[in-house]
Amino acid sequence: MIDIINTKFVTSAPSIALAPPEELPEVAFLARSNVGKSSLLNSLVNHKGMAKVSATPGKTQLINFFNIEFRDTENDERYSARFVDLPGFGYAKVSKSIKAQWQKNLTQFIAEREQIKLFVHLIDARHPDLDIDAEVDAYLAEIIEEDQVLLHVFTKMDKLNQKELGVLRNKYPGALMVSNTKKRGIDKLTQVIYEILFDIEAKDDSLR
Ligand SMILES: Nc1nc2c(ncn2[C@@H]2O[C@H](COP(=O)(O)OP(=O)(O)OP(=O)(O)O)[C@@H](O)[C@H]2O)c(=O)[nH]1
Ligand SMILES: [Mg+2]
Repeated sequence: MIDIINTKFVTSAPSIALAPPEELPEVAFLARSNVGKSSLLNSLVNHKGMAKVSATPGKTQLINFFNIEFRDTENDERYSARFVDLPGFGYAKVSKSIKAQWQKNLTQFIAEREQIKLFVHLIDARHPDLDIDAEVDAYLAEIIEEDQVLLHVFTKMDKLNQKELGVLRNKYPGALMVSNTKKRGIDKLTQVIYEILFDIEAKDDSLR
């Protein structure tokens, strides 16, 4: 089994220009505001207060960097990586000019940060077909490089009943789903991220 240990906050930056040196393979978590990016980071590293969580959208306003280590529990081998918690997109309650600046910083970071090896695009399981998520996917398709991977993960699966979960699974076969409140799907996602970053095993294309 793969777990994550030795989590360490590195820094917060408003833009790529002020981001830390590109030392480690990075995983960028992106989603609409309030979908659960910060919560998922905390679930993955099993540390409640690492990334700040809030019921009010727009909590994460800077790009936050965390160094982590994957550990293979069978042989104790360690692999270093960095998780990047991005501000949510589509957050409406700030002034237009601030929003435009955020959006610019965010899109520039996503497009230009070469150390990002994996984009994890989180989508609220209750709202899988929003235009804004489709727009983000279209943007990612435009800028993604050959050595980068895009993974979709549905969050808040605890909010769906069995029937709704079945409908979602039928529509998106093999999709990864998590619940941060119920800690569901976290070990599986940890394993998948590790395999993608370090190219450990044959990758399962149905997951993407
Ligand atoms: N039921 C349920 N609630 C969740 C889950 N994940 C996050 N939440 C809640 O959703 C709200 C937003 O979570 P955050 O992790 O702060 O979301 P975020 O995407 O980081 O939001 P911003 O930083 O504003 O962009 C909080 O009230 C969380 O407790 C989940 O899997 N299930
Ligand atoms: Mg956040």
